[in-house]
Amino acid sequence: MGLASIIYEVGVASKYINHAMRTGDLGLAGTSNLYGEEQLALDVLADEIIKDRLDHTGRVRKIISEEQSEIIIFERSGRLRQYSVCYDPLDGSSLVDVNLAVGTIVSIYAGDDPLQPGRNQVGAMYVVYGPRTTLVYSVGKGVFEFTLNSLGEFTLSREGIILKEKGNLYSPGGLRQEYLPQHEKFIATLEEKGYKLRYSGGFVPDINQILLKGQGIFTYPATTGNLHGKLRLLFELNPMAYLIEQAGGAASTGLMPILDVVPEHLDHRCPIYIGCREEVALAEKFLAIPV
Ligand code: P6P
Repeated sequence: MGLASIIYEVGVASKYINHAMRTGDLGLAGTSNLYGEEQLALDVLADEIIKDRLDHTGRVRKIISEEQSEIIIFERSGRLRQYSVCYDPLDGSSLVDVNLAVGTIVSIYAGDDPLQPGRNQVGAMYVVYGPRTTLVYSVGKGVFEFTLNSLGEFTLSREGIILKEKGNLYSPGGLRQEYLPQHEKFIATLEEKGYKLRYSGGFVPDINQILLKGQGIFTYPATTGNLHGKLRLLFELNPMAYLIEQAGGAASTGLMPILDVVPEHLDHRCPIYIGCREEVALAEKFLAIPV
């Protein structure tokens, strides 16, 4: 019941965020997040809405938000507060003012330690704010999509979502001139095979495309500019890796499964190769080649 109430309340939060995005202030909030990135008013608002709804469940003890600089413990105690949640309230928010899709990403753990390997998640979900507002979740029994209807209800639109063994789409994040040699060879191989490039700059819609089309690979690699990659383990990589593995795909740092990485701090970042098993395995083969 606890997991259901968390997923339900994130769905409620997403309706407020969806409305604010389409009608509200797209300007700067005048504050910065943990990483020194300027926060949009929408970032701060989305974070507040989700925090309040998670507290309202009465089932969450601790939260870590990408927009907060430390772990938040809900003071109102209670033996039912048996979950910890890591979330990115509005990933890709800078895309809103050019009217591109963005998303909310949520990772759920049992107990009061949110700094666990992703393999320990008991659930994960995301919401895509695009032409339609859709909610995708798994609690370990397959992947389901719900779509927000005109009455403000989320109705089941897909169930048992499964990825093919291989596909023909690739989402190549990072700057090409900063690619390391092994990654460059991997990307060149996909292009020689005729893979089609699909990249919006929004992690959530880019992953959602691969999941719902059932094929392809998203990568944001280690680069000469950042050997750890750009995307964050707690808020972005672990929940998406959980969902993609639940759909029969794979998610790797290029050297090991994302879900087996032990988080070292809130800002832990990793390179990522996520999508169909065959492409992820191919990437790992290239990354294993000594430079
Ligand atoms: P780049 C958005 O800022 C984000 O965190 C992810 O949503 C997205 O996948 C990535 O960064 C895009 O990064 O370097 O291509 O702009």
